[in-house]
Amino acid sequence: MKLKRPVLAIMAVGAVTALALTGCASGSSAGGTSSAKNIKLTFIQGVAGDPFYVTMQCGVDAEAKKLGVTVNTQGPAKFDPTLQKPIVDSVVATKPGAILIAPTDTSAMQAPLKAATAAGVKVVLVDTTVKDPSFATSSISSDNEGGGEAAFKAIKSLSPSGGKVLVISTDPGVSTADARVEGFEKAAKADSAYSYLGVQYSHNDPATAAKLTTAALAKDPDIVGVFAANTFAAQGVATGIRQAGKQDSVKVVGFDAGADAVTQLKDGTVQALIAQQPALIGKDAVEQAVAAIKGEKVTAKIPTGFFTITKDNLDGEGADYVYKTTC
Ligand code: T6T
Repeated sequence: MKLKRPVLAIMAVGAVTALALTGCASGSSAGGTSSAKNIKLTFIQGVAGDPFYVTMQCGVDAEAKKLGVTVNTQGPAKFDPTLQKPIVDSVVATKPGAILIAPTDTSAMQAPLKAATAAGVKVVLVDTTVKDPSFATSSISSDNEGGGEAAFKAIKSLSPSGGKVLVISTDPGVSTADARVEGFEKAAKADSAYSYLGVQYSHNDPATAAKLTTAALAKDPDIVGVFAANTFAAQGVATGIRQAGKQDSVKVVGFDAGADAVTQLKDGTVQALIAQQPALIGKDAVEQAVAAIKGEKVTAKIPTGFFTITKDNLDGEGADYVYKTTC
């Protein structure tokens, strides 16, 4: 798993746009001491079992071990703020020094996370964010808008004569997926050879994504490309394309690079994967949390890169970006 910071990815790519801002953290740990062995962190995933967060946990655990701090990981059974909020509330009650969290909704997780900060627990946002993240110690995420644009460029290079393109996402209010859709939409609308059919939401459920895909293909059989904005959307889109018997005519670009996505790339139902660097996000998050607890300098915003994996680079550089199933 790649921990270096690529600025460019192949087949199009977004330069990292966000600026890293540095600032100084104040105060000591919640427990009143900042020696490494007393520092306790909790990592709250967007959803348990998702290869993206499993890989992020590998980065979190490795960095925690290196720095000599303790980290506990929890995740809701579904990517759902009604399941994630109670986890946050119960973790805050145990007063860790910091929470590293991927908020599952920009609005619903705003108040619980602000309350965590008010209770003296530092909050580091990983992957996703909330409407007003100003309370957070640090926010670390991929250039998701750039990734959406890269997905369009990948479809364009696979289907250069143009035509109808569709996006299948998770739910509105998931900051990362929303930014990917925005990046894709802007690029698609700026290219007159393509007709943007809009976005449909699969609620992070592959079966729903498959149904949406087959229904969209029944309505518009001349669709040339589908962008699936995360792991579970991509799983379902690939199934839908196979069920519709359209794998030869419809190009699919998926976000994320778990084992299932790699299988789909190999079997030809998906042609490109926009892989993130979850382990690097996790490593950076631990570093920032520990620095904040120790009252050292923190970086308010850390952008991480992405890489476009295709069949052609899967056995070369692309292999470094495939997500892990275990650490
Ligand atoms: O795409 C990732 C993550 O970046 C997103 O915020 C939610 O979905 C994933 O975890 C993949 O399933």
